[in-house]
Amino acid sequence: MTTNARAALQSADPEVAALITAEEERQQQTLKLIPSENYVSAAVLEATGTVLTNKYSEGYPGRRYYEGQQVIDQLETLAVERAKALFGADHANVQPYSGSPANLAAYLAVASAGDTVMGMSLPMGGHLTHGWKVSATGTWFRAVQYDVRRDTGRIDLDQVRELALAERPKLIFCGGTAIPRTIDFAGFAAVAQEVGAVLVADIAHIAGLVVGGAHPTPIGHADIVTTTTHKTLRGPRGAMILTTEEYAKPIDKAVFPGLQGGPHNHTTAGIAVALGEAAQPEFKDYAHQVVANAAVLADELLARGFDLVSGGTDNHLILIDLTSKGVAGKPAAKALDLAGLETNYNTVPYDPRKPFDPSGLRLGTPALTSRGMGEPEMREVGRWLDEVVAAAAGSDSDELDAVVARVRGEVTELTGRFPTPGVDG
Ligand code: DSN
Repeated sequence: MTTNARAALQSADPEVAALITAEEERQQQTLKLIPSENYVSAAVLEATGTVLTNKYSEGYPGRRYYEGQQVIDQLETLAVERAKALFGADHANVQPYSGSPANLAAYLAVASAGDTVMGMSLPMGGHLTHGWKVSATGTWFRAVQYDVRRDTGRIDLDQVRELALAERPKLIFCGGTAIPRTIDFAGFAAVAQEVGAVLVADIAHIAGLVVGGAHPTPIGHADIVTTTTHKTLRGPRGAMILTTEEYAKPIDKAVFPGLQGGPHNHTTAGIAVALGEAAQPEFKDYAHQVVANAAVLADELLARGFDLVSGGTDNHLILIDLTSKGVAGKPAAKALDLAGLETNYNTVPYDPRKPFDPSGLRLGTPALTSRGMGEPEMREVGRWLDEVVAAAAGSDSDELDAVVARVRGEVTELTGRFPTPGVDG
């Protein structure tokens, strides 16, 4: 936010201004290890907080239901063209409000209520909207779900194929929220083709890695690609859908008027800026560094006796099964948060515990990498994770308090050396 805009907020609503300042400080002074979070640049922040929020634009460029679209039409077209060029896609829709509505649009475009659909189950690493039972996608459709193998923690495409042949789904989702390994888009495409299903690749977590060349692309394999824009892609909270020519019209109709009203034009501006940033050569370095950092952190954790789902990581994400450490995910995540290490507790495949009190901890390196951290910092983070988890597993609360306080101090010293994008400039 510009100094003038901040001063105006401060004077109009000091209570909200103080909370925003407090959150800026919290983000500066902690290590953001949640794999779906990141820091946007000052440019993305500025574009998002603008008068574009004042405008209604139902429809698409050149076909709107409100007048006064002289600027908005240019802006949305710019975002669409940047998305198409960056991903190499035939068509892009930048209007979905976030990942879940983007995924719903894929269903609405190609399936009808009651149809059989297929996705990865949530506790195995999928997303709620891939057909999980508490989601609308699991109640309005007949959802069948694939798992990971118990022995490898990885997707078994033979199992996916068998299920698809038996169930003949209209649509197959690949991708998810807790998958530490490369997604075989070509393998999924072969299965989808064999059973006549539409393949949807949800690349929300890895979109930045894909455009940076650090993960294979789904373009050329998936019919429809959905993604949020605020994870590794480092844009504002929003989403996009990329399609082949064949699915362009059905997806556009599904987003508007099928599911949404007016697009959030301030978000579209932030997405356009983020796509411009992701097209720069430095973004490739960023994407590769995210993966290199995750590999170092995974190595450090393995050396310290942590049990990682699938044995490690190929991407930005690490999923730890804490069972062997004698502590559940939730108390570990809470102790780590007090120590300045922000993670999230998560189910692990075949988790015997409940989703709100699971066995796992999910971590990632996109945000720390945006602050310029590298191998030495990843090794320190691994040590802190080990020390706090060990203390959280013990029964001595004084000892836990002491470890948390010491690590908190060390984290503060580290974060002071690495500026926070968008906050420190
Ligand atoms: N909330 C996202 C994540 O953290 O992965 C998924 O919706």
